[in-house]
Amino acid sequence: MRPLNRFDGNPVLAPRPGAWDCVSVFNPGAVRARGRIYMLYRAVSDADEYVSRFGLALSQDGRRFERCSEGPVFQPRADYEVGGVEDPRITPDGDGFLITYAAVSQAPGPAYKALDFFNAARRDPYCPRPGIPPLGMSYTGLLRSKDLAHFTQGGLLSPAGIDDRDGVLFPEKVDGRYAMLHRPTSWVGEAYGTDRPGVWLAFSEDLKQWDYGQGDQYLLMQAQAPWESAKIGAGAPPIKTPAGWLLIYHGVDENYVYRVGAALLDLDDITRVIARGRDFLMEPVEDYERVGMIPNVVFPTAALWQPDGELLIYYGAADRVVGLATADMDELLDWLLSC
Ligand code: M1P
Repeated sequence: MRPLNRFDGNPVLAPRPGAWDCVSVFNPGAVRARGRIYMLYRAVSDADEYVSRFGLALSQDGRRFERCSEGPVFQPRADYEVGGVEDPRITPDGDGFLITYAAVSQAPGPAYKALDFFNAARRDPYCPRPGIPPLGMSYTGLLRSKDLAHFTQGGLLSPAGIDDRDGVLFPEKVDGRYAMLHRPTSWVGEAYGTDRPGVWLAFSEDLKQWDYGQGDQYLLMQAQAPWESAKIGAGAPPIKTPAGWLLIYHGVDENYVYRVGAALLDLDDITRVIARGRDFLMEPVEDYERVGMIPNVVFPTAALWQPDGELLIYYGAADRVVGLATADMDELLDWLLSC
């Protein structure tokens, strides 16, 4: 049995008709700080442009969230992100936070519109996905913040000029360097040791100059099971447990169904995967996970280990709402280690 349960009050965050976040709210970063859970969520106001911005919500219990402002707390500023800021992931950093996100180079709405993508999905969410729209490039960007309401920009963390999403920082330095997981889309082929986009490591002393490795040196994980056969990407920032670094990630199959998976990395050598679920942890089942802007998506972006041993996993559902799934950390680790 899979050790993950959906919260029965899902979705924990949904679009607000008439407000700036009226089309979709999804793929949030979350962090526990100052006795509360902060959620920095991705939101879309206008389906035609489909440019994403960030909103902020707060919770005492991780289940009921209240918005903190009437408008976005962050929106595109730099020329490399005029098409939107997407999928924030948060790691604590001293008395503040580091936020990685996908900086999108051109508004994706027109490409979706040309395929009538959103309408087709709404008419029949179970229909085959009408192709992949020709979206622009995305890069992993960095923000710094003390309060998750005000931000300074830290530039791009991706290798120059390539599409590279799902950038996620470890919450502490590894052997004195920052460590990042990322998913360079074009790093496939013999020279890279993988024929599908995978999860890679990169290291940096200062968050500016990065060591991306040579060839497949820092290829951490590649697609292996049928449920993740098209590509995989890091989900939440890894969590340090006695058994290893817990990585919650997403896998995409040949029919564009997005599922949640888990792996453990060696505490002494994060380039070593010591356990990986052969099976997925969660797949789209509920209507709110199957019907939305993009059908059949559960996309984890935050995982918080609560003091009582409960793991909270926040995920985007069908690119329209935010869901919560919970697990007992010990049970989840037992499941992973017995795979
Ligand atoms: O629509 C599902 C997801 O598709 C993309 O994820 P990935 O690049 O890993 O395939 C992203 O656009 C993500 O935001 C979105 O939720």
